Amino acid sequence: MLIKTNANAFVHPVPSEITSPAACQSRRDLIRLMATGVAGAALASWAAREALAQAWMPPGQQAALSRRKTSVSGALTLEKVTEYKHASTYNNFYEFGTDKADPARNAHTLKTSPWTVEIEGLIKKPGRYALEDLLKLSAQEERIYRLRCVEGWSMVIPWVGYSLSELIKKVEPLGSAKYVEFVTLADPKTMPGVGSRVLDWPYVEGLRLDEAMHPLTLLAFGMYGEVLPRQNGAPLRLVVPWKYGFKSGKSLVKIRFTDKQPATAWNKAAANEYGFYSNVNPNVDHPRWSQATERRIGEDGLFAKKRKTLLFNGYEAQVGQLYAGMDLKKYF
Ligand SMILES: Nc1nc2c(c(=O)[nH]1)N[C@H]1C(S)=C(S)[C@@H](COP(=O)(O)O)O[C@H]1N2
Ligand SMILES: [Mo]
Repeated sequence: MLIKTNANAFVHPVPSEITSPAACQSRRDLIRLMATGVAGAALASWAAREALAQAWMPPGQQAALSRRKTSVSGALTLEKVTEYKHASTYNNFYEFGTDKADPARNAHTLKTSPWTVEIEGLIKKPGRYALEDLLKLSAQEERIYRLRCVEGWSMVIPWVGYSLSELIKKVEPLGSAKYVEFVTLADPKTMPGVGSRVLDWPYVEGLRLDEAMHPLTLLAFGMYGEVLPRQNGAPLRLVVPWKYGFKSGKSLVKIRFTDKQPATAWNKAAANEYGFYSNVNPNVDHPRWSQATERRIGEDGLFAKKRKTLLFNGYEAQVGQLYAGMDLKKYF
């Protein structure tokens, strides 16, 4: 069944619709175990974990995001989902500090409601859109994507949202629109990092229009069946699974359609290290390190092995065509 999201659901969650992050993982584990025929043995511990998860969920966090399996090819994976506790405590969000633990510590000051997004530039329907209207614009689905950081770590996260293309179609880009610029919040009052000069604020990201229109590019409002935690970019962010994490701008306030390639925050900070395209390319080293392998967050135990990084973060079949004929060493 396809459930349309009701924006009011954020204010009045219906308990029956709530699925805790741990329960999501448990259900997935269970489905996998059933396939291998050992579900009976595992059921007791699964049920216990489910009960624990229910008790653990803080009521304020419980969001009735509608969820269904994705209809987008490439958005499901059998890889083990990263534990919620890692995905929500090991973050890059420089507006709240440069340490991985800083965003979870500091982002509580971010005020996510009311929230509007200015959509402007080379489109027929510019305007200021309320978050509630963006939530309602299309049915949300759960998509499990890898997010890989240029620093060499990756996570597997069940995001909740819809293809950015749904929104783009609604605002009707003009023929002259070639790129999309994404501007994120820069509020010195609530974001301590904005006082530092580590990046040129506001944090800006950019995509070519065809990249932005690709069905894998997600406008995300939630993860693990909940609204996004602040440290993960509440109330809405981008997820571009075949690119490095930094292309996934958090806490978006403006989407601008242009005919020129946008100047992005990381590119401005270090043009030789961070290109506009930022496709995950194991064959092109970062100037300061190899990009051939990655470390999966949550697997840092004694025997954790590094994983080979896949071209386009493993989404080559879906997105390779976007770059046909391009020299990926030059356009990195
Ligand atoms: N506004 C903003 N968005 C941002 C960043 C940032 O510093 N500010 N960091 C980026 C980087 S480098 C990564 S790897 C991802 C991390 O997302 P996660 O913390 O949800 O894993 O967010 C991206 N989006
Ligand atoms: Mo990153």
